[in-house]
Amino acid sequence: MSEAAYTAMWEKLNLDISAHDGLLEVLGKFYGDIYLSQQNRLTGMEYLDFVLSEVHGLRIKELQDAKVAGKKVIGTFCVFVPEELTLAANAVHVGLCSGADAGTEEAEKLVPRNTCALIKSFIGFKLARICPYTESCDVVVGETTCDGKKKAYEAFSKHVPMHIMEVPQTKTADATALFKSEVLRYKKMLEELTGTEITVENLKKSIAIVNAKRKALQRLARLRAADPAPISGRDALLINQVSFYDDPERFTQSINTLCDQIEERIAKNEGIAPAGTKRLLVSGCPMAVPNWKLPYVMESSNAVIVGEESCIGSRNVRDLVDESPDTLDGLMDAITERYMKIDCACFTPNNERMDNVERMAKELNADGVIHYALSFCQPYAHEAIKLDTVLSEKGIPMLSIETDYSMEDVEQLKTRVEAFVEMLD
Ligand code: BJ8
Repeated sequence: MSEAAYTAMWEKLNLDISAHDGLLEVLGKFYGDIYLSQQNRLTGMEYLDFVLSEVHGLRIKELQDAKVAGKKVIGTFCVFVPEELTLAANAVHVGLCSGADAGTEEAEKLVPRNTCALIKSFIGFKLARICPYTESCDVVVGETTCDGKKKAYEAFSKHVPMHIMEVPQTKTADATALFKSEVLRYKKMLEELTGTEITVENLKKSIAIVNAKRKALQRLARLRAADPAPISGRDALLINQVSFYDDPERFTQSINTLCDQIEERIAKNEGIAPAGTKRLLVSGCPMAVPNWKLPYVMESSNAVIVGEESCIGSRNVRDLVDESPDTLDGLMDAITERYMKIDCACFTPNNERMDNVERMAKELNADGVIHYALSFCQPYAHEAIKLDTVLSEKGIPMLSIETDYSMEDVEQLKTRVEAFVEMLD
């Protein structure tokens, strides 16, 4: 499509064109500096470069075409919203990014200043009218996870049509029953919105599609145990980020092709960094597009990232939905069971997350863990303290970092990360 046609599409979506142009310019420069400057990248990453270069172009055009064909677009901010149900209702499921400072001043009129950058970002993107994904959504699904999000949705729902799912805070049998009732309520909302009944047949098909996507991402995650590391952490993060808004079947195919290339690279003992480069696991809050600051700092500090224990990473792909039930109720139980395994810090207690971090560090041969919490994020800040204790008992070094989306602390972060990597020697 021509530049003029894209501009017309964005105008139709009521974007603020000059603010949006400014965003795309910054994003393009940031991507060039952080991604395109890397040496020894896999050729399969060209697909991701293309997807990102067209993030507000072709993919948005696809969403508009889908809407013209009668499909609905559902936006989400959390991995608790079952994509399987969205797809079964013949709707499009997109994760809304919230990874950059935008419209902060406006956002701070709706939520307190001491709110995490992720929340301010999704509100700011909406108020500044610069996100074509938010503007394409028929419904945005929120969830009662952290206090910051659930209160922010009260204000946000005045600006976008929302459906809020209640996510319990514990994992008791009663909590699981509550979540199942919320999964059923989400199904009902989708059926009413789309006019499509969710059946055993279409649900089984969509479960298989989402499982295949997660299996491709699991395959990628496993391959990163190799030394030399075959792919940079930045590229692996980008793949996980793109998994939230690309067409799921096209995405799965591209990632499996990329994994074939990675296997060839491993067989030749080649990598993105020399063998023996210090290997880091990053763990904590999700890093939404274009939040690449910390990964960039880490990989410019003589280290390579080998895994992301995060919702834009292992927490979203670790578990699959059981495909075997043949009744709708059985499938709804399977979905409930799978989503209740998510080890988000909003749960109490949440000891399984500690075990998962330790297991990942071992399986991926990580030399150390960097815990990442967004400033003002209470759940992950608390768990950073707990994780530090658990990992130090196991002899796994950990560095705890709290930051936001501004670039002001890059040098300071670099000094801390470099000192941590040196200490690993
Ligand atoms: S399942 S991690 S995506 S809630 S950083 S907004 S927790 S104050 S994002 Fe999350 Fe779902 Fe959990 Fe995952 Fe609140 Fe913390 Fe901000 Fe956060």
